[in-house]
Amino acid sequence: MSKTMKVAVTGAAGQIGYSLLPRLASGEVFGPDTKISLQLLEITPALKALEGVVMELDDCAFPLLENIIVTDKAETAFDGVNWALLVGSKPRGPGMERGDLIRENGPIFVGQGKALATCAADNVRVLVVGNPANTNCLICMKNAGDIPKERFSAMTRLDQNRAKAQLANKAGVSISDVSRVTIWGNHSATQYPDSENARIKGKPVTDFIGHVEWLRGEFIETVQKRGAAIIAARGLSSAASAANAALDHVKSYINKTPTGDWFSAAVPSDGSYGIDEDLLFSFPVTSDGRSNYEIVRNLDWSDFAKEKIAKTHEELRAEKAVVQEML
Ligand code: NAX
Repeated sequence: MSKTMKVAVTGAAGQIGYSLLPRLASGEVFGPDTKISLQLLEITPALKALEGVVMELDDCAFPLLENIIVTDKAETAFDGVNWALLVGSKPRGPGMERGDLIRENGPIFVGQGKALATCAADNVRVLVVGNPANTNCLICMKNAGDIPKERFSAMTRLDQNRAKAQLANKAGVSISDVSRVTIWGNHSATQYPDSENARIKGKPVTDFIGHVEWLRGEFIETVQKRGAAIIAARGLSSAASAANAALDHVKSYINKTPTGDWFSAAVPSDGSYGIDEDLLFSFPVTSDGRSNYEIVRNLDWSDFAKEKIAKTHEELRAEKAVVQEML
């Protein structure tokens, strides 16, 4: 038992936190030889609820769980952390526009970026889950001083998983038969889930799903609006699947991507595919197995794809303009 992974989770008393923390503490992400220290951040009024979650974590008696810190101070939560999972943010209130939500949540990520810069470990990786995830991540990255921007990503893995499941169900194949699923752009209803570059059993998706109108219509809409469908059915937003996706995202960073496949993550654009530099844009990426990723280059976009991707690009530009003074 050689190392300890220090992992910060913000919004730890929330619904995603409740699904995420036991799985992180169980060792399923970092493996059986790595102890886990959880450093949990909440707003002051939620600390009591978080104490209850900590009692439950204690009662799981996880052998790998070395330490739990509970705090309402970002500097304490981020002290020496190797991974920071930024889940906490304010929910959209009644009548609130997306722009209002962006302005409301932005300051949280200004403060957390600054705190990460002063307190986190040299090798810190940051995943933003809290919405609007891409733009919150941009704010965090721009306020994080010397932390290299490649360390920041925002979560579109839930969208990727949703797309994969839709394709597998429609084709009547196993999830593991579906590869190369890309979500392009924003984690929002403008995202573009790309079936044209995806593969089923290594072959084009259209070899298995001949119904092109479904691929260009219902498939895309189902993935784009899945969050709203879950809220309509459950009365609450997705939590278990969101936590699962956050863990999948970290696993994909720390393990080498299988040859021929990739995963989706919103990472700072380096200008690839003509996307504005620094926008946190969901791309297909591969990992070297040491938490360093590369954007997959030279994929083809049909005219249909170009139009969809231009729309999500525009939305991210507009979101950036709303928070310009925080960057
Ligand atoms: P909850 O409202 O259950 O939990 C959020 C928690 O964050 C609350 O406990 C709250 O006290 C805390 N919080 C608020 N401000 C904070 C701050 N400044 N510092 C630390 N904690 C703070 O929401 P939950 O369902 O857990 O969702 C969390 C976030 O994930 C939301 O923004 C949600 O929209 C977003 N999602 C993002 C997804 C993605 O794919 N990127 C999918 C799932 C989810 O909708």
